[in-house]
Amino acid sequence: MKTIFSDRHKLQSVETEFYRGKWVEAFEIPRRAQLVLDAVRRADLGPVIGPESFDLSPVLAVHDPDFVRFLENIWADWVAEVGAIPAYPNIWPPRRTRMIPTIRPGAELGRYAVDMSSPILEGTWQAARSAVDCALTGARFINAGEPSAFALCRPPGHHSGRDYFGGYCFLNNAAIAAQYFRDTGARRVAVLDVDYHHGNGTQDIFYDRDDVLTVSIHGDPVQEYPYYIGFADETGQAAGQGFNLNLPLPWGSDFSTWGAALDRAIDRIAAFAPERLVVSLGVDAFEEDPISHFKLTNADFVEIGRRIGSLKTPSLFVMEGGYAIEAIGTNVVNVLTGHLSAQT
Ligand code: OKP
Ligand code: ZN
Repeated sequence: MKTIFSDRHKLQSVETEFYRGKWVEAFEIPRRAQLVLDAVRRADLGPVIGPESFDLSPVLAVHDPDFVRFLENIWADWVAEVGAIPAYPNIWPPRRTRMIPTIRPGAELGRYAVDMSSPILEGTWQAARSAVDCALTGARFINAGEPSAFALCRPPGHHSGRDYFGGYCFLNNAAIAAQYFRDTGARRVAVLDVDYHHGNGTQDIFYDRDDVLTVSIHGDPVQEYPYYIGFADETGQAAGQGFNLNLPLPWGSDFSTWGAALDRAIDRIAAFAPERLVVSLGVDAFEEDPISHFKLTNADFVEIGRRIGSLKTPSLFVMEGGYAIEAIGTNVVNVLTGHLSAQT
């Protein structure tokens, strides 16, 4: 299996994040991607390849053009007004506002950001673009006939919606790849999100569509980020009714519960019969993850890969979360080797 990786992910790097009123050591750090890469190499998974460069059209196929323009330009605007320090929102529009554009970067940050976990830095746009390029390059390998590929994306993407960012995410790599599959001939595409956190951005992007099925297994949003969204009764709207499946689980769930949810997810995906599958691959459901509360073991990740492989659908794995630094490489490689074992 080919891995697609870009060093540019390092351009998104902060030491601290704001959590419960305090600045704490950041969880989403460049070392995460490096450790996954090391594990991929150690496991001899296959070649590691740099991404091709894509223009913005695949990004604009899922994200709002004003939002994309904002992400591209906000650093320069912020530096001009505030200086070269990380850009954080500290104001948000209230409900029922008219959302009229402003000429102030701080106000525009609040318009598009849903939280304070995704600071804009000098290299954020380049890092986010490089992650998209990794996902799209992986999609091209699948289109060329590979049964699977691993886009080692960083920063992650699944919390980024049509016109918002947050949760360490900027551009929705998995959604952009899914749409790219549609635009290059796949009639039906499924996205399976196994990250501990609900894939709210991906749900948002495809919510009214029946050509892209979105499925997410995650911590119950009554007690877990991203809150507010990810409930079981969110099943899609308009043409998309019945094409979004949320499987929220309580804190403390282990693989007896999680695996049963995965089987439901896989049954739904099999019934949809997609021509391509995108897996939002977060490994923060791991029992030792410092910000998550499921109880999956190293071995459970092999089984996840194997069961996804039973779908026999060309599959693009797109890196999302996972913060247990010592185990992130093992857990990712376990999913991928599990998947490979089911391909033969
Ligand atoms: C991103 B991904 C922990 C608070 C949670 C945001 C979590 C984003 C998770 N310090 N902050 O889905 O792994
Ligand atoms: Zn997560």
